[in-house]
Amino acid sequence: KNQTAIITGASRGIGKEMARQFAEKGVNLSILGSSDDIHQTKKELENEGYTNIESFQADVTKEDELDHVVEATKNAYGTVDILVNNAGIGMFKPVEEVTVEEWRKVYEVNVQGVFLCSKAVIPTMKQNKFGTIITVSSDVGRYTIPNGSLYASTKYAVQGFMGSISQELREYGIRVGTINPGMVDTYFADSKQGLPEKEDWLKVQDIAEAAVYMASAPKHMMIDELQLHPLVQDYPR
Ligand code: NJP
Repeated sequence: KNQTAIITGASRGIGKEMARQFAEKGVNLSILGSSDDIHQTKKELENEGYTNIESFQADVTKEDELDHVVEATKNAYGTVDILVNNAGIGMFKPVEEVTVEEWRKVYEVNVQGVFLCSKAVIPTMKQNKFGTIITVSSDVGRYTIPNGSLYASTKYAVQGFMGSISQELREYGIRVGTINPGMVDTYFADSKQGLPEKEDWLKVQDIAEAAVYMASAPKHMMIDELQLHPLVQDYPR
């Protein structure tokens, strides 16, 4: 039977390519984004010939919207097997320039979003005694960078959250893993995808392949973490 995945932040960037690659593997999809661009992504993928895609304009910080996505996904496909927590926002500036509103917003999306999306699918996965939860964290969830006090600290929080739920959920047959990418060519942090100066960066395809690898590993195998970075980027080890 084909598996069913919910992918957050699939309007563009990494999440959109993940949707394409999961669809290519025959996975039923619910894709979500906070803007109505998400419906455009569904149309694009359908124009490429992919089927079984539901799109939802939903915000990962809003519990009621996520509950609706999970219910609608179960009505459409019967269950949820895979959650990819991909939605996230980047903001890099000297610590004293970060406003409390920015702090709250980035924490809400990057940390609370991962919590709420995971919480929304876990009862179903526990019932099934099967599931995979993948979160796109960051290399800066493992080491710090200047101007990263806000962003890096959210990703450190994500590592702590994922580690804890991994230990909690293992006995229910639920696998939990994080992907820690280095620099990826996307729209991240107000950038544009495809800029010539990012030619040597990781591509969305690289990260999507990592997610497919994690989700399609045999049932007895757990991939805790994949750390990927472009050859042109080095970091402390
Ligand atoms: O970024 P971008 P990426 N609720 O901006 C959605 C991590 N990462 O693909 O809401 C629901 O192209 C937004 O859609 P919309 C990063 O931290 C990246 O690079 O409709 N969705 C869009 O589809 C993040 O966790 C790099 O505007 C929400 C998507 O999120 C993940 O990779 C390095 C939302 C963002 O697409 C994907 O980011 C690294 C909300 N509240 C980690 N807010 C990198 N690119 O270099 C936003 O280490 N979205």
